[in-house]
Amino acid sequence: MPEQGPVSLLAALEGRRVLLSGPVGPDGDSLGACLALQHWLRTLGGDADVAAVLPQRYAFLPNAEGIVPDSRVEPGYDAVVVLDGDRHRLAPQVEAAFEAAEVRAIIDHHASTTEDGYTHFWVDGGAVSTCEMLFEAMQAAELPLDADLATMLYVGAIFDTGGFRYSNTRPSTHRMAAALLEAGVDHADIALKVLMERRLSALRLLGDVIADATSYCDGQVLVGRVPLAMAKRRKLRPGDLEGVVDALVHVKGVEVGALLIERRATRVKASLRSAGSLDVAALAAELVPSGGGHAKAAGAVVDCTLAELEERLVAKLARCLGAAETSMALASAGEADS
Ligand SMILES: [Mn+2]
Repeated sequence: MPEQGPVSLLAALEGRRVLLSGPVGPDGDSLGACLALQHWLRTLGGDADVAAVLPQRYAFLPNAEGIVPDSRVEPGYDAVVVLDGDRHRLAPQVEAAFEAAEVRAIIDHHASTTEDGYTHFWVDGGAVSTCEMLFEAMQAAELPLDADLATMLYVGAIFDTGGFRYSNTRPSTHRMAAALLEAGVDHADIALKVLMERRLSALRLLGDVIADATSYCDGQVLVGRVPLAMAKRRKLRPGDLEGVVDALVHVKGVEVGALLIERRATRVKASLRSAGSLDVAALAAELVPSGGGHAKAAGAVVDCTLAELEERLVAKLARCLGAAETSMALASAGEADS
């Protein structure tokens, strides 16, 4: 049974060589949380490295320039902390460092994360974001809040709530945002960079995905695809696909939006979003044991072809939704629904 909560974790990190990282393809909550915890440890007189492949959209984050690319992580850390997502989706070099470390910790708010494999476990499946968990612990510890730290935390707060629009947003989220604004964050600039801005070729890729998306199950399922050829044509970079799956689930009548990203010929990443009636974290775990996430936003990496995964996914969804699997060829030909 691992030790629980923030107090024992911070005590365990004291005086150790610490690495902080999230799952591969980190999002705003994971990156914000890694940098915020690094800031906290530095304030306490310690230090930590942060490992990630940094998407360009997050390059503005304070101390982002010090982030170590996953591939350049070397062994020798006494403590590795996984933030915002579990140890099953770490980059290989980070995973090796994690396995070799004495302290193997997690800070997370994914309900699907279990204690197995950790020495220190600080997980709150009901928390809005990992950044909000850190914010509350920092407030309890009376850590001074400056504009840099507030910026890191604000990125997580808006990423995981879609800019305070998702159903997970709470009064506590807005109270935290108020404190961060008082500390001096440039909220409009952060929202633009994190939630809205795209590279031109990423916008064209979004157009490709939407134009080619297939509607199934009487319009309740919309599947978009990013085959390798499309990724190559649009010069796909980390972060370019953020928000794409959301565009799929926000179509009227859609219960589940799925984005299938071909990583190689026999490995596909599925990003799943639910409008609310179906638990996509459970669905992701059914596709592969390492799949999971939140009830309304989840993912899985499956070793099969894109076409095979699409078929399996649609068959499962048809069963869950009690609908016919058949695709709506007419929808793309005539756009019957407008
Ligand atoms: Mn998160």
